Amino acid sequence: MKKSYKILSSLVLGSTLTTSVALGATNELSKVMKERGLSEIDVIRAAKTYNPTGIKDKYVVFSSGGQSGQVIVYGVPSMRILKYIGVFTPEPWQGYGYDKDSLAILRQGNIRGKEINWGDTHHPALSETDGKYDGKWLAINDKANPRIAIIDLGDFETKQIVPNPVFKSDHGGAFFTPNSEFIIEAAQYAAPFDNEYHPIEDYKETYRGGVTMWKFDPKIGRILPKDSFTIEFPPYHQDLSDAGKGESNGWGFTNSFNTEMYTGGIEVGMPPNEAGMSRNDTDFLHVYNWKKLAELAKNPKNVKIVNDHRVIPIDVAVKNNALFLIPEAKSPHGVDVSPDGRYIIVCGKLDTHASVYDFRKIKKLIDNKEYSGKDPYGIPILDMKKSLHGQLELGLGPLHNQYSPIDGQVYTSLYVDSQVVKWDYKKLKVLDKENVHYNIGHLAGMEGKSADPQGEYIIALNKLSIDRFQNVGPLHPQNHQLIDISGKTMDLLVDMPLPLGEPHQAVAIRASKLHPHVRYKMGTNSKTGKEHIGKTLAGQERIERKGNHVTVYATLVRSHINPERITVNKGDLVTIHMTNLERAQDETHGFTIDNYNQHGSLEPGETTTLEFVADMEGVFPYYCTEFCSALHLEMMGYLMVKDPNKKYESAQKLKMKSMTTQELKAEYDKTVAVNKATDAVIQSVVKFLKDNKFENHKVVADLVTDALDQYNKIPEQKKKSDEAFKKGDIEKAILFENMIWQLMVKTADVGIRAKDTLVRKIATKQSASAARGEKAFAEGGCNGCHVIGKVSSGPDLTGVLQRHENGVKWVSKFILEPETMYDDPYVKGMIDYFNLKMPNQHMTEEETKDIIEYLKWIDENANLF
Ligand code: CUK
Ligand code: CUA
Repeated sequence: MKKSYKILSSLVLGSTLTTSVALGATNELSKVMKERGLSEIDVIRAAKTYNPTGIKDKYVVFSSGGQSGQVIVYGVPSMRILKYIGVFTPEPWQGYGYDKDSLAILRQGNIRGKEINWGDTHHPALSETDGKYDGKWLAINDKANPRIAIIDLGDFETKQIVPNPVFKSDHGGAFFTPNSEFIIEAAQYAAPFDNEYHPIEDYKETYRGGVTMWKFDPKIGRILPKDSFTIEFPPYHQDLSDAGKGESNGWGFTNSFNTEMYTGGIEVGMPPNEAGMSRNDTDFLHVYNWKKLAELAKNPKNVKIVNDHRVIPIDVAVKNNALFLIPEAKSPHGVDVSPDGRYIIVCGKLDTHASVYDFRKIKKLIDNKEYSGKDPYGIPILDMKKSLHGQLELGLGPLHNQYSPIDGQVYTSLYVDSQVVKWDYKKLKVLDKENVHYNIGHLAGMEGKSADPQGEYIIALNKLSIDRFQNVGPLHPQNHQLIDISGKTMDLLVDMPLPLGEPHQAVAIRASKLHPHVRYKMGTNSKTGKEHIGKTLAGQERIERKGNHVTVYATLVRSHINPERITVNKGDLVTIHMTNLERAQDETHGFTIDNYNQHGSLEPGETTTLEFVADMEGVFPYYCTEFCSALHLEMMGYLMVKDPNKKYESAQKLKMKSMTTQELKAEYDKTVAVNKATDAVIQSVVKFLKDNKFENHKVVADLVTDALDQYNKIPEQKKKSDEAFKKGDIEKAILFENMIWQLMVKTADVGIRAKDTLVRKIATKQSASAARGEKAFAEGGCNGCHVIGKVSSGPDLTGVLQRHENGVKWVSKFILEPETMYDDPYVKGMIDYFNLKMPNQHMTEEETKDIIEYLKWIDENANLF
């Protein structure tokens, strides 16, 4: 233990074990390791995944949310969850499915008029340019109710849902073609393309599989259904798919199972599906020329129209040399095209092998029309052996693949063996295996399916977690395990429980490729990206009534909702357009009306609409659901619903004691004086900011803009106050003065943040020791009494080292053992003055040294505090 511990110390701290600082940290580290039972390797793994506060991840992962119908966003290597995106399922936090605009998106997913409020998301896909992720759009499929959704990575919101017009389930989607021209969606369980009943006995004749090629416009980020088409396939159950790239660009690959076309019937004494559907030794990989088929689809002669959608029949595809089959080991699962596009790896699932197909060989057979036969539907079959580069035995249950930046290397998940295997698909050699827990499905590499894989990490998406976490009942969370693949052998770093459905595929992208916006242009409908019809600016708030339709144009800004009372009749249709007038980063307001099942989330600049029938009489508070400011609880109002057929009598009789004019005047004067003093503080901050050229620092300038937003509202309130005062309504004048104070506090709040940020920007750089000292100062509670640059409940510490002879020694001693100095005349005087004794905060020698360094740094920058 001792020996290995020394190695660790030098690993963590460099070789300078001689300094007492290092020794202090080492002692602390060894204590923590002992207490928590951590080995040296554990600590190294922790260090590889730990992000100190404020430090961001290198990669962002988009994981399907399985039966949750959502998408999960998290960071790598920290494995911290960043967001759940509502896609096929309502998501209350974001108001998704609760406000009118997002409900319209969710309802695009209606199938044959039926509302569907969940999905089974499997495969998220990032949009591509030249086969590389461009960070613009994310598509994801719903297996249960065959649909594709599009998420805008500008704001991580779902913008479009497109139901498949002919499939009854899907699986092999979503996959972008290399320049995002199309999104591939392959069917799963064969079914009739039309919406009628067809007896199962007619399976081979009337049931069909296929691939829908969804035309995508990468500029606007939307699927264009009218320009999309489906390629009809035999009723084999199609499974995963991938788009060719590089030399296989223009081609698509979709595998399948149940080429036996078995239809089961346990209930009538037939062997179950699982037996009949895996009877043959091989199934078929579908190989199709989507580029050629897209051209063919433009001619009405080549398509039949089913449910208003273009379908290319099998015989048309065959006649035009655009559809082929190649045998593959039975019941395969993943099919993954290599970064250069030459190789296609198909995983066996029921076979222990992975098969590596060579597109060059496939292309040659196609060009030479060298077929080994035809399937019952007339589709030419290419010889398996002649198409293969080779096969390699990997282990039990190979499922999915992710590529490495190293030429020829690939990572494959082994479901039954619960392992990740690293192997060379060119030399057909296993290189390494890593155990995972348990039963891995997909695995996610960093851009591992793009033309530009990054390596570094693999995430194992495990189906079972069994004993890895606290038992939270029979339904366990999923487990994503992060594996370091940067070394010669793989190393499992950390587990992340994912308690939201069963993720299938996840895709990772370099965070540097994402550029989401911070706020919306004022009055934006985030779902369309255009100006919202209900956009309302300050001063335009109003309530309009047309018959029994009441339309409210409302605004939200810290800390009020305007209007604060909405009175309607029972039975009225109520439309509330709301605009969040904030421009400050992260100042979201939520809006709900109690008991009315309504919720909107308004990000800065966003406008959205709630719409409902006021079918219950009564008084319903509405309020902001985000703790947005110190006066968040006051951010409320009332929806009053009157029954027009009832007569209401006034109940007013409580007489409140009113204030005398003199008392009112006194309160008014006091409020005005407080405002004046507050303004003086603001002006001093403004002077500091200007003197130090805040405009040279964008972050600071942004904060100043936010602060001025608040401050510039003051003259209007002042005018109202003065008018009321002139009219003798002192009560009202006080209320407006109070409003001015609220605005000042908000200004000061942001202004001081701007000042602090500016100080950091222009101060001299802190040494490592001074930085630790600042932390110790804060964590030790010193800042409870000592505010730098100010006398508060303790003296200002600026210049403290100069105040005493031998200042460093004096201050160190005072920190370490203050009680021994209470009789020092200077200290005594201070104790009397502040009515407080400096307590012993039990700082260590090292911490004290660091704090002294921090105090030196303060003195260097004394002019800034
Ligand atoms: S599938 Cu679930 S483990 Cu839908 Cu891609 Cu393989
Ligand atoms: Cu806005 Cu709370």
